[in-house]
Amino acid sequence: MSKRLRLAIQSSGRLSDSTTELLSAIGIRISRPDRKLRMVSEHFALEVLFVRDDDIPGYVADGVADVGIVGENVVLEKNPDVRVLDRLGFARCRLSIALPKADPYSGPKDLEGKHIATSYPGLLGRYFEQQGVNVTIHEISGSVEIAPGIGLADGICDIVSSGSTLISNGLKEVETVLQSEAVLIASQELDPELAALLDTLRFRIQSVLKAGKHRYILMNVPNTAIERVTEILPGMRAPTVMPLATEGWSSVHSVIPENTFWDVIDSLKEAGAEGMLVIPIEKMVL
Ligand code: PRT
Ligand code: ZN
Repeated sequence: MSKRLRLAIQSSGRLSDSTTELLSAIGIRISRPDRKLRMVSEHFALEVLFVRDDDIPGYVADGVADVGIVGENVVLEKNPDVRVLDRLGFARCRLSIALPKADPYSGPKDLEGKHIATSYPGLLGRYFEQQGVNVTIHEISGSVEIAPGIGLADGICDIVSSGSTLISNGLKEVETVLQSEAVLIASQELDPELAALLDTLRFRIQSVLKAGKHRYILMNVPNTAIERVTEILPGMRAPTVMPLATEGWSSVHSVIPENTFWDVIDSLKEAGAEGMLVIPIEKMVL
């Protein structure tokens, strides 16, 4: 019997919706009618394990799972023997140190001798070691942000995304320890059959991620401006140029990265392009 790649994902939480969406975009549909802990994919030789996010790095390190999707913050905190393969672009957040709003702060040295509460003692300990600053770290498992208010610690180190939790607890962010997002991790060693399945999985994931970072653009361009427009377009190859029914005009198609999008659009307009249409791309297979 041919092998299946075992993938561990978060069973429910902040990672689960985006993970399910990503898998669905690569043709792996997840249905858990009775909230089963395991599921076998019909369209890919894959078995999905639904677990708590904290357990994912350990399962992958121990070979209970071959691959996993989990926050990089959790991987680095646990520091397991796994390979971090790809950043997946969702569950973006940062691990930050925060102090009561009114406390003066000019740099990490101001934290010398302070008590900091966190669920990330490993990452925070390494950070202060690098900084050469001595602090006392209190490990607590939840509601870290209330620690200063109840006199448990001078400051905290916790995950921040919008920052509103800190503000509503009278805290200010003073240092970023880590920028994090969901990552694909894998066991150090996989047999050739599983390694080949992992390559296929990664190729499909990359085609979805690349597509999300690009847009397809169509525009009408006077023939006299085609050379200039072509220079502006940072597409994968030369743009597609097709004559329009109106004499002297062409339709130009190209793919542009999302991060340069507005600059490119402005330059194209200046160069004489009209009637621009911008379309999301579902997958990009290069
Ligand atoms: O039950 P299980 O153990 O599986 O899940 P969990 O409760 O431990 O984790 P979960 O689902 O809350 O988060 C999973 C992962 O999502 C984290 O490990 C991060 O990689 C990522 N992530 C992204 C976040 C946030 N954004 C986030 N905002 N994890 C937690 N938060 C919390 C943070 O702890 C704080 O309480 O949200 C609050 C801050 O949010 P803002 O928007 O107010 O700044
Ligand atoms: Zn967790």
